[in-house]
Amino acid sequence: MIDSVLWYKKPAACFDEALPVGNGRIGGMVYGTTEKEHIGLNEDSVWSGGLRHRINPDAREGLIKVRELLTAGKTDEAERLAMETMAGTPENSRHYMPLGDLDIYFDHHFEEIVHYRRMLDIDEAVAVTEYTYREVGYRREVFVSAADDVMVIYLKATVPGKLSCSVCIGGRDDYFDDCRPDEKGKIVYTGGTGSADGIFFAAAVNAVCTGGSRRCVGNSIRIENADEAMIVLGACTSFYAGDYKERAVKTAEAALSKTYKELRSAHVKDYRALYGRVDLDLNDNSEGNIDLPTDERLKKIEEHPDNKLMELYFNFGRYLMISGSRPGTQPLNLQGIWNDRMWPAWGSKFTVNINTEMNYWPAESCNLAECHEPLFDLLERVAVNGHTAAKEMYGIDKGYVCHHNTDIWGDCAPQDKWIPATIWPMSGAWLALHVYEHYLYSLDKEFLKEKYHLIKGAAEFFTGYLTEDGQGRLITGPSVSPENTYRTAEGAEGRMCMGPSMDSQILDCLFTAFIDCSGILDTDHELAARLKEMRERLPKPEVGKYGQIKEWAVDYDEVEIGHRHISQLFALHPAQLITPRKTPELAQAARATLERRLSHGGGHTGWSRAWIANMWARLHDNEKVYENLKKLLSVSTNPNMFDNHPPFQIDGNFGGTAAIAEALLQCTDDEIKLLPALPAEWSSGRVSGLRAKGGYIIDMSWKDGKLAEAEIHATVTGECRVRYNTDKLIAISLTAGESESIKGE
Ligand code: FUC
Repeated sequence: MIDSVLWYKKPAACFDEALPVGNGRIGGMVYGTTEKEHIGLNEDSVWSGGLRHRINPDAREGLIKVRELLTAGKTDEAERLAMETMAGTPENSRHYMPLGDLDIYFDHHFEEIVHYRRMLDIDEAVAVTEYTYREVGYRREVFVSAADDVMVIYLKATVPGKLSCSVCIGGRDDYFDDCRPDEKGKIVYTGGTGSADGIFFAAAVNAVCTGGSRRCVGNSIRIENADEAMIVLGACTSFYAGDYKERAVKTAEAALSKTYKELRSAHVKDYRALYGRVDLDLNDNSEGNIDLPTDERLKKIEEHPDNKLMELYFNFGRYLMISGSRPGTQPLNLQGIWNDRMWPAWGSKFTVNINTEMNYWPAESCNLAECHEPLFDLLERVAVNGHTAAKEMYGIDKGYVCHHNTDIWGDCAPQDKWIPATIWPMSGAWLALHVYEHYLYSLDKEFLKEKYHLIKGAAEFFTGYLTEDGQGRLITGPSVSPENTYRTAEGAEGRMCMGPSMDSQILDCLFTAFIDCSGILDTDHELAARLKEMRERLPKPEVGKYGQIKEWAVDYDEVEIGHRHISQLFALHPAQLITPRKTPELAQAARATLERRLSHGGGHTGWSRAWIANMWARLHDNEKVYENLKKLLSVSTNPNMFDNHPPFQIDGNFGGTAAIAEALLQCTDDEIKLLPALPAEWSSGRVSGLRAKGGYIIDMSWKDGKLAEAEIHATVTGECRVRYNTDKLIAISLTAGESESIKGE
C-alpha cells in the first residue's frame, strides 16, 4: 500500500494538489472538494487550431547569409537576420487547451466534516475521496477507463437516501456552445477551440442513481435522496472523428448500460495488465514517515530517508505513462494530458529539444513499450510537414526536419523568436532515435520495417544539410546548443553557432541507427555506405579547458555556468557514446561537466535534475544518483507528486522514473549491467519486470548492495552478456521463452 497510494488530509486547494486520472486520451484532475467536487477535464486532442503553414518565405536566402555571418564570427548580425528570415511566420504553432470542468455540488461544508481523506490508488488507478458529514459517511471514486473509454464517478452514502447532488459541466471563456441537459436528460457539451479548420469537441455527461430521484434542473442533473449514483462522461473531438459528438454520446450510453462494478473491474483489469508488469521493492527505511500524508513525506525526505517514497515516485511515473499515453492517443505533452489553463506555460506543447523525449525515457525500460507508440504516430506527421520544411527552408528535397517544438499536427517550422532555441534543426533526428530504441528492446523486425522510413528520412535530410567546417569535418548550422548562451574570448555573447557538440552527437547516433537498420532489413546499402563516411567526418566529443566536455565547436565559456540544459552530455545519456568502460577519459570529462554545472546552481528545474540523476547513473556514481533523486523529490515535486519546473511540467516525473530504473539496470557497452549504480540507501530489495535491450525481461534481488539472484527471461532467441557486482561478466544464450538464473555470491 505505502508504495502505491498518494493520500492527503485536506481537499486540493489548487491544481498542484489535485490528483490526476486518465486513460491516455481523457484526463481529469480530481480536487476532492466537499462543497463542490471539482474535476478539471482534458482530452488530449483539444488544441488551439488547425495546421498552419508557417515557413518563413525568406528562409532559403536567409540560411545562406546566416551561415556566412556565423562562419565569419558576426554572430549578432547572424542572429538578427535569422530571426527575421528563418523564424516561423506566424511565430507560434498551436497550443494545448483544457476540455472543461465537471462540477458536482454537494453543499457539504468542510468545517463540519470529520475523517476526511483523499487518495490516489495507483495500484488500481482510482482516485478516492471519503469523509463523514453530519454523521453520514460519503465515498467517491473516480477513474478514467481505457476499456470503456469513459470517465466514471461513483458516489455513495453510508445511510440510504442521504446522497443528493447536482452535476454540471462547463468551460472557461466562451469557447463552448452548450452545457444544458437535453430532452433525454443528458448533457452534451460542445465547442471548438479556434479557427474554422481547428478542433471541435464534445463531452457527454449522464448519471444514474439507486434510491431517490434524478431530474434535470437548469444546467444540471440533480440527484436527490439517493443511496448511490454513477456519473459517466464520454468525450471526443473532430481530430479523431467527424462524428465526434455521436461518439461521445455513444460511449457514455454504452458505459451507462453497465453496472459500476463491471466498469470498475474492466478498468482495473486493463490498467493492471500494464502496471503490474513491474514491481519494485526497496528496503524500508521510512520509519514513522509511512503514516504521514504524501505532501508531508515529500517535505521530509531531505532529512529523513524514505525509500518507500522513492518507490512511490517510480510507480507514479509508470502510472502517469499508462494514464497519459496509450496506443492511438496523442503523445505526452509538457503537462502529459493534464492542463487547466487556456494559455498554459509554453503552450503545453511538444518541446522537442529535451522535454518530449524525456517523457518517454522510461517507456521501454519500465516495460510500457506500447505507451511509446503515440510518439511514433506524431513523428509520422512530423515527417510529412518536416519534408515541406526541409524543402522550403533548407532547399533539401529529401527527408524531413523539425525544430525545437511541434504541436498536435506535427508542425515543423521554427517556434518563437527566441534566439537560444528557435533555429535548431535536430529534433526529427532525436525523435527518430526513439523508433530505433523501441526496436532494440523488442527486436521486432515488423515494427522496424514499418517505421524504418522515419529513421531514414531523419538521416537523409542531413545528407543535404551538413557543411564543412574548414577542417574537413561535417557540421550543423545555423544551430544552437539548446538553450545556452556562450561568451567568446573577446567577451561577446552569442547563442547561434556552427556545429554545437550535441548536434554532432545526435547525428553520430542517428547515422549508426540507420546503418544498423539498413543491415537488419537488407536495404539502402548505398545510403548506409555514404552515412558511414559522413559519420567519420562528424566532430567527436572533445575535452575543453575546464576538463569538461566542450559544448560548442569553440571552447567558449557559458554565460550561465549552471545552465539547466547539459546538451553536450547527450553523448553520456541518453546516448552512450561516452561510457566509463569504453571512453574513461571522456567519462571523466563528463563528470567534470556535471560538477561544474552543479557547483554553479545547476539542476534547478525538475527535468534538469532528473536528467542529471540519469547521467550520474551512467557514470555509475550511486551516491550522486541518490542525492539528485532526493533533490528531485524534495525541491522539484509538487504536493500531488507532479514534477515542478516550476511551474508543473511532467518531464521530470518520467526522467526521475527512468533514473531509478537506470540505477538498477543499464544496457550499455553491449552488456546488461545489473545494479550499476545502486545507492547505498537501497541496500536490499528486489525488482521484477524491467526490460533490457535484446528482448529480455529481468527480475532480480539484492542484499547488502550485492546481487543475490537474477532471473533473465528471453522473449527472443539470442545471446546476451550480463555484468553484475561490477566485474562479473557472463554470456548467456537463451531461446525465446526460456529463462536462466544467476546467483550473486
Ligand atoms: C525548454 C526548457 C525550459 C522549459 C521549456 C518548456 O525550453 O529550457 O526549461 O522546460 O523547454
